Amino acid sequence: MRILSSSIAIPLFFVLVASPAETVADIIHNYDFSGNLSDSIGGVTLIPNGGMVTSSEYQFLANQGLALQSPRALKSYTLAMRFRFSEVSGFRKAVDFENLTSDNGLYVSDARLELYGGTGAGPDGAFAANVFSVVALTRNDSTKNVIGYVNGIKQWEFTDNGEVAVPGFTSGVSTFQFIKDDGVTSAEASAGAVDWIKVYDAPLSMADIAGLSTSVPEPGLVMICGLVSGSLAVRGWRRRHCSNCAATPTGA
Ligand SMILES: [Ca+2]
Ligand SMILES: [Ca+2]
Repeated sequence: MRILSSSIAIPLFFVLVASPAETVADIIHNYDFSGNLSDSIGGVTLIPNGGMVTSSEYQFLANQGLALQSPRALKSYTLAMRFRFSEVSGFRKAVDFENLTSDNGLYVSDARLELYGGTGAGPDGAFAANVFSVVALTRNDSTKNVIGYVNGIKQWEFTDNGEVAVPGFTSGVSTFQFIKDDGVTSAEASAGAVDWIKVYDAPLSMADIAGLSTSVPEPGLVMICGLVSGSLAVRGWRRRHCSNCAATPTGA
C-alpha cells in the first residue's frame, strides 16, 4: 500500500504524537511532616531517631535522623527532599544508602553537593546555612546514570557502576537513612529541619525536577492529590490534577 487513507493516517499520526519519550514515574513515598511521619499516599512511616515533628516539618539536632524502609528494590528512582542545615561547612550527611555502615553517601560538603564514593563535589555555594534547599537525586539502572540537583540545577552526573547510590536491599526492604552520619565517621551531621521527602520509582526529567523545586504542595492538597494520582506521568499528574498544588515556597 503506497498511500494511507485519511481514516488510517490520522489515528496513526495521533498515536505517534501521543507517545513521547517522557519519563513515566509513580510517586511511591510522600512525606510532608504535617504533624506526623506518615506517608501521605499510604506507604511506610518514617522511623525517627529523636527530633520533633511540627505541623509542617521535622526538626532535628545533629544525627537525629530519619530512616525510610521501603518494601521494594530501588535501583531506578528519584529521591527529592527539601531541607535546611544549620551548618554547611565540612561534610554533613544528607542521605546514606548503606544503613550507616559506609562513609559513602550524599553530603553537603562545604556548601556543595557531593556523592562521596561516586563523584566529587559540585559547584560552590549550592547551600547556605539555615536556608531551605531542594536536593534531588535520580538513578537510571539501565544506564547507571546518576544525576544530582540542587534547587532544580544539575550539580553533576556520573555512571554508577558500583551502585553507590543504590539503597541497600535486605530482607525485602530498601533502606535510606536521612540526615544522619554513618558509624564510620559519626560526626558528619548537622542540626536543621526537613520540609518534605518524596520518592519516585523512576528517574524524573530535569524539567520535572525543576518543577519539584519551585512548587510546594500544601498539606491538605497533598492528601487530595494523593488520592487522585496513581500511575500517571508526573508532569501530566501535576498539570491535570494538581494545578492548585503550586504554591510559593515558604521559608526559602
Ligand atoms: Ca560519614
Ligand atoms: Ca512540610
